[in-house]
Amino acid sequence: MRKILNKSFLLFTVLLLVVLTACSNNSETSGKKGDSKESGKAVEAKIGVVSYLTGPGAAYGEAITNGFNLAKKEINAKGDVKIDLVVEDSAGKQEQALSAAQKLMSDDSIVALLGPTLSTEMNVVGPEADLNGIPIMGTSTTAEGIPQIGDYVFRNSLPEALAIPAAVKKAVDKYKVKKVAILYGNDDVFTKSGYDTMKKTAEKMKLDVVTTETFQKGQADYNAQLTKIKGLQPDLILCSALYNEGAVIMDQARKLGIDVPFVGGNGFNSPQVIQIAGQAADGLIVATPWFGDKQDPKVQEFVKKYESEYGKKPDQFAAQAYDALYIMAEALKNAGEADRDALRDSLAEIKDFPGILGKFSFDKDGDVVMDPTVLIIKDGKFQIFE
Ligand code: 1QQ
Repeated sequence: MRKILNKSFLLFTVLLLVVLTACSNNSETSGKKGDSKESGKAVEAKIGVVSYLTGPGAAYGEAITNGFNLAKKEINAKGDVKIDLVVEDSAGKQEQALSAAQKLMSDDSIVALLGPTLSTEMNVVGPEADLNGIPIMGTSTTAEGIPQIGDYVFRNSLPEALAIPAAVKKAVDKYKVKKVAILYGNDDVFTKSGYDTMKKTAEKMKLDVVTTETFQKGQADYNAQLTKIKGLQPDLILCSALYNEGAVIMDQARKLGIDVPFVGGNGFNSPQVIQIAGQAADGLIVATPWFGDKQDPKVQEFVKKYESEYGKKPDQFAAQAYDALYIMAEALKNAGEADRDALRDSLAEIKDFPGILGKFSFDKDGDVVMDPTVLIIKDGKFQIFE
């Protein structure tokens, strides 16, 4: 009898343990992943933004933060995810971008970083974010190798390696180009990467590169380089520059009587080029995932909302930033919690996300796959280049 009693007691204890373990596992699951999904509660997330808001390239940062803020307003109104943005200015400088990012990532309540604006900045910020295990997504960083910095580093911007060959190919076909001159900024990660791609593309297409000229950020006079280029009579100029230098280069080139078309990379794809260079910007060819006049209801709705909010048309940088915050929100919703590691994994799994720039997926490195549209500035306006 005693034996039987002992046995039933043992059985009861084992059963109790099984039940208790199951319960505790359950509460752990609902306390972490899937919490908000199951309870219908919004995932609340604070995201740090590092943007180029003051200095000669401030129009990039302005468009980018406008894109983030518009997306934030819409996402928060929907209610699955509640996003709070903490914005820091990098002034387009490596050191300032790094200290801004360090400040943001040392705050444990910040789950991810968006930005910085320039590849030059991302080259120092990306490794630091990766080391700290905080997901970071560039929305405008287009140099080669950015997502390869580490597992926590992503971007949703069209890389130069995709943009430049698409634009060069169209220009070469259209104008029967044989001879090209290359002009690039040799003190910036993005302009140097653009140059590498231009050189490779020219070699691949068996174009004759008549000269390769360089310049530095903030340079005001390009007459020496342009006079040399003019004497060599290229059919096309490949120019890797940010808008500030790029626009001045085009202006001085036209004043010298150089009337051949230019191909530029992402840095040139800004309304600022037209603003600064005026008519001299005509003949600039760029490839972009963004075309504001596209007859797509989603694109037109965004353009309308952006214009009514900010009183101007969105550019590529605003559009990429807008999509980026939606991608973050989707990843947060899927993660079910504002946790850095869970968000990283969830970002990596984003597939065919329907944004205003088309269906978006990251490749295995956290880079993008996109088909760009080629545009040309004609009559002071970006138009489809056919
Ligand atoms: C980069 C860029 C610039 C044009 C961003 C403004 O593409 O630095 O990678």
